[in-house]
Amino acid sequence: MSRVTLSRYLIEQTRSNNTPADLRFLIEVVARACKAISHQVSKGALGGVLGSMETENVQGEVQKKLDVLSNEILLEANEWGGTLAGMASEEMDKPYQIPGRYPKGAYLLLFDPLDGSSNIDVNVSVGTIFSVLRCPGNCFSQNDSLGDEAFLQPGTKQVAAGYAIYGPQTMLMLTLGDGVMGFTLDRELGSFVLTHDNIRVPHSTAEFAINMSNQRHWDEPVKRYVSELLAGEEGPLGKNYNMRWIASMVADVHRILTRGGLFMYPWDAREPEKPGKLRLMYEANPMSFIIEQAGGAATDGKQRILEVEPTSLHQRVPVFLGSPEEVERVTGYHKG
Ligand code: P6P
Repeated sequence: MSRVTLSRYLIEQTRSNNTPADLRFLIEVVARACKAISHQVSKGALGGVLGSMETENVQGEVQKKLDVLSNEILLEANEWGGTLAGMASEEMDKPYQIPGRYPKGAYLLLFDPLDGSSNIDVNVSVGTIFSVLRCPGNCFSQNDSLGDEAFLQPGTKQVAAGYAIYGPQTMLMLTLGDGVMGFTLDRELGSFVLTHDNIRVPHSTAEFAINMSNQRHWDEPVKRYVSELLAGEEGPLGKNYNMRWIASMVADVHRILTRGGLFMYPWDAREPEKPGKLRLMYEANPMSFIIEQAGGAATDGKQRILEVEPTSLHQRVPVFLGSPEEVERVTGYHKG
C-alpha cells in the first residue's frame, strides 16, 4: 500500500471534509517548521544549542537556547504564507504581528515552541504544541495591531490542534476535529507519513502521571484520589496502579494517547495565586482537543478544559486528562 504522507492526508481531508485549503497550507507549514526544530534538537551538544540564555520568558522561566530558536523557526515559517492574522507563543509576552509586507489570513496560531525544554539537556523527549483558532470578525483585514482579545476564545473554538514529539522517533499528532491521526517523520523521504490512523484513548487505565513531590501541597480531593491510587487493590479502587512522570507534557500525553492513562497537574499551594502550572491557550487547550477527539476526557477539576472562558493570553489552568473513567472519578471528588 502506498504510504500516506501528511500532504496527501490533508488533501484527502480537503476533499472529504471540506478542510479549507488555507488551513491545509497552514498545517503543512507548521509541520515543516517542526521538522526544522527536530533537526536542531537532534544536534544536541554538537549544535551549540544546549544550555540556557541569560533571559527569562513571560512566565519568568529561564529560556533555553532551543526555546528561543524553536520560537524563531515557527515565526519565520508562518509569517509570510497569508494564512494568519497573528501568532501567540509561550515565549512572547504579546501577540506576534504579521509584518506589513506580508498578506494576513483568517487564522490565529498559538504554540508552545518547545515544551519540556528543561529535559533537553538530559536528552529526554520534548515537543512542540500548537493550536489553531479562527480570527474573530475581520481582524485579518485590520491595519492596526492584533490585541490579546482576538486570541481569548474557549478551546471549543479550535479548528485544529497538534503536537510534534522529538523522541526516538519524531512524530506529529494532529486533529482537525475529525479524530486524531499520528504521522512519523521519515527522514529519508523528509515527510511525515501516516502511521497511526484514528487513535483512541482506552476508557479505563491502571497508570497515572503526576509529580508526587508536590503531594503535601495539593488540595484535599487530589490528595484523596492519589492516596486511593496508591492503595491499589487493597484500597477502594480495587486494582493496582503504575505511575509514570516524564515532566514533559508532550511525552506524558503521547504515552496516554498510545496506551491510556491519566495525566494530572493540579493546583497546589506552592504558589496559591496560580490556578496551576500549565498554560491554557497553548498547552491545555490543544492537548485537551486532541485527547477528546481520541475519546478521552479533559477537565480542570470542575469543568471541561475546552469550555474554560479565557481571560488572559498566558493564564494557567489545573489539568486532569486521559482515560475518561479516571478523569470522571477525580473530577467527581472535586464536586464533593
Ligand atoms: P514539573 C515542562 O516544563 C512543563 O511545562 C510540562 O511539559 C510538564 O508536564 C511540567 O512542566 C513538568 O512540571 O513541576 O514536574 O517540573
